[in-house]
Amino acid sequence: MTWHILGAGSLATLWAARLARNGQPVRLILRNPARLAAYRQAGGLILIEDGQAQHYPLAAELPAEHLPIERLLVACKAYDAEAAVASVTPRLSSSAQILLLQNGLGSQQAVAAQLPQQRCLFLSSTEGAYREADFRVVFAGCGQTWLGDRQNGPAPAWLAELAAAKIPCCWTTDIMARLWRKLALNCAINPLTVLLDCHNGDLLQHRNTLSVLCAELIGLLRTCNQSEAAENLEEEVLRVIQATSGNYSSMHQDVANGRRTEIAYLLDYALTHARQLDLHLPHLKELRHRLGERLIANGLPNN
Ligand code: NAD
Ligand code: KPL
Repeated sequence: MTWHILGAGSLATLWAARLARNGQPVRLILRNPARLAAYRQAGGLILIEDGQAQHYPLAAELPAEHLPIERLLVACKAYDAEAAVASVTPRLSSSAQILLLQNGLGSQQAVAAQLPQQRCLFLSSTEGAYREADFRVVFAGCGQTWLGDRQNGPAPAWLAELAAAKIPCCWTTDIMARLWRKLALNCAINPLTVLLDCHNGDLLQHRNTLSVLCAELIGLLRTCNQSEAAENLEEEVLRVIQATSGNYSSMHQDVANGRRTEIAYLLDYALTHARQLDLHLPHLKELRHRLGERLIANGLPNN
């Protein structure tokens, strides 16, 4: 069955290249005629792994094609996911399965609410890739992708196709715990790296600040019935900082490159839940405020 991939950015390229070289049919969906023309001009996607560039001249199309979609990987940023899915909704068969690869939380539930007929799976990934240029992507870090279903349905049979394509995926019966955990890690690390303009590793000089933020995030996770996601959070934050010490966080990279961040799906999602639960998180609120000032000073959207 064909894998339709919505978006042709970093993770889209990483998935498309591995599926295609395993002989699985892949079609990219580009957002408008200009992007499709640019893609055709480029002659396909390029994925660079261990310094080796390989070319993938994959089929690509616009959202308004007629071919029905059975399996869709949504590989856009969280703030683009709803509109991107809406652009292909008329093509989704009633049995279509939608894989939502966004960071943070909020966009997945919004897309799932948009598609009450179809099965929406939520993904959480620690793989790393970045765009060196349009349609040219570097595989930057091995990782793992967790997939799950909020409705607790069975694991899909096509997981075997992902394994055959050497896409490291694991089915989980509690994807929300995975997503909340990743959200908490990103809330503790990413905004601070922007405010301090530093590599992840430099945050080790700010252990007290990290401790205070982790304590608030643990309180939030527990209040949201996500106690498992709260376990040893601070230890894991320190472990991730050490393991990625020479890297800039994704939010730091977004700001440095003048791109919109996914803050609405990270800190804003956390603070909205806290407000609804009457939970006071003064340090996270202050962090959000300072980040907002920085985004505005840099001419970027504060959401
Ligand atoms: P990206 O910016 O590299 O790619 C997103 C692509 O979506 C772009 O090519 C954009 O043109 C396209 N797009 C936007 N709207 C569209 C539309 N309406 N129709 C078709 N295409 C559309 O983003 P990415 O780095 O691949 O990240 C995707 C998601 O995965 C994000 O939520 C990110 O946080 C998450 N993530 C990324 C990484 C990583 O290493 N890159 C790791 C883990 C999670
Ligand atoms: O996921 C990350 C990111 O940069 O977005 C890590 C490595 C956890 C840092 O927050």
